[in-house]
Amino acid sequence: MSTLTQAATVEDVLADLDRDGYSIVPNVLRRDEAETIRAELTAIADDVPRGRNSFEGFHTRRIYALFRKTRLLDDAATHPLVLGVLDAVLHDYQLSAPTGILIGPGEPAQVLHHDDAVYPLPRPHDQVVLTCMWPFDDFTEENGATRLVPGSHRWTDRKPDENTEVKVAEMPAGSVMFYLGTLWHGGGANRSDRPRLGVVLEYAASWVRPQENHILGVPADIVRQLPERLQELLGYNVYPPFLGYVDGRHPRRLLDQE
Ligand SMILES: O=C(O)CCC(=O)C(=O)O
Repeated sequence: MSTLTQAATVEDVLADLDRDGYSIVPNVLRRDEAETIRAELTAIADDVPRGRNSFEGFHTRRIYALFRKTRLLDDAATHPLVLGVLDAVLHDYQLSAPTGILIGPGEPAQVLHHDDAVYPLPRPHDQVVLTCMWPFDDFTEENGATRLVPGSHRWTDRKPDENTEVKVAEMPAGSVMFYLGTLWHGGGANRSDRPRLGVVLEYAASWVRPQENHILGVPADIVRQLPERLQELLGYNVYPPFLGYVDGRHPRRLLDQE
């Protein structure tokens, strides 16, 4: 396993992803930037119910429709390092499941899974999902840091052994962790006395259906104010030649109308 620094390049991340299925780049955001985001998302989470099942987590609050609720993640979603890695792994892509995850004290570990399991694709297959986990607390074994199974992105016919194969992604707030859609992972148990906040910005290839329907989740009046690249990532785009048109035209044309 390599340990990258803040100065990591796209090539460094791609080498980690190829070998381990994940890559951690520490301290991409300054401490104060991470704290500002934590404060805003924690306030938003006050109005969000706890999870409805063990996957969401009965002690966990998940903030969906993130790009309707905050502007503080716009830069993270379009960070040059992130887009450079996405260009190389998925080529043409969109946001799929952007979610704030506050794992509450007392939450047990989430079941290990791989994010592309939502698509009925037999393994092995080309990558269709890449997830970026942005921690806004220091992630520790105690507070529920993401658990990962290094190398499992290549597996075709087996499941991980929870006792021997799992690693804990400890990292400081403001880092970014990339992981491939085929990598087995899950949220950790929170045995601390305060919630653990991480934001997953999950991206998927443009030719699959994104998990969240951003066109309905983020009103057009908000989308109009966003940078064009973020509009595209929220679905205002066409995957050539035809996927995603509206009434025969590029969906961006809808945003041009009042
Ligand atoms: O919160 C985490 O650390 C990971 C959560 C996760 O993998 C998921 O909900 O799909």
